[in-house]
Amino acid sequence: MKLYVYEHCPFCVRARMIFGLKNLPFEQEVLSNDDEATPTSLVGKKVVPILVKDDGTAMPESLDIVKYVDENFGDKLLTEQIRPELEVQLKQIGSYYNHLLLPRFVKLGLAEYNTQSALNYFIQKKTKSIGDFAENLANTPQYLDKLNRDLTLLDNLILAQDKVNGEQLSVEDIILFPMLRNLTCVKGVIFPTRVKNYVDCMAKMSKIDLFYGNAV
Ligand SMILES: N[C@@H](CCC(=O)N[C@@H](CS)C(=O)NCC(=O)O)C(=O)O
Repeated sequence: MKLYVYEHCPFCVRARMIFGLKNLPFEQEVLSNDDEATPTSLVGKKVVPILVKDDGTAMPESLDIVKYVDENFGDKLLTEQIRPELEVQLKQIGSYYNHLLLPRFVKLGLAEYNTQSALNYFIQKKTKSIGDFAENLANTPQYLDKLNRDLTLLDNLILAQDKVNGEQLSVEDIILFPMLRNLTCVKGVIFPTRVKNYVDCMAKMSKIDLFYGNAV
């Protein structure tokens, strides 16, 4: 199977996680951010992740990919329940975290920005949604204050470092970990103990790199 991704894409991390957690081999290709032709030819629109199955058919939508891989290869790992209180917390962090993340992604040397044109494509597109990148970077303290407060609330919802609900790996892990993984590129984030242990453990279990070393 082949998975098309961008390295910064949290939805792609969801799909990558299920392969890592189940120890399944897969081929990964990082598309250039301005490559519209490849995804459009596969699924009719410019989007990643895309899974090309062994029968040659292509599937978009991260959670569909996760479900497909989980249900068709080896023992099923994930339960579907998501605690409403976790959902609320993730929605809250998700409402502003792109202001911290997007201007930093372009400073990490990621493969999807391998040409000037790919880099420009991303900056132009995302400036429309969050505003000027430099201004967002300058506003870091304001977002960081909020984030550090919200992470302390999230800490109470992390019940085990190897399965956030404390009972079994679940879709909660598939949604939560990619968000936290991306936040490791932000210098000055204070990860409370349980959050930190969770991120580190889940990164190992799912074989996904963190950004601590390059944090901006
Ligand atoms: N609902 C989709 C969302 C995927 C998505 O939004 N992917 C973004 C990258 S993070 C994308 O491909 N956007 C188009 C673009 O970057 O031009 C999923 O869960 O897979």
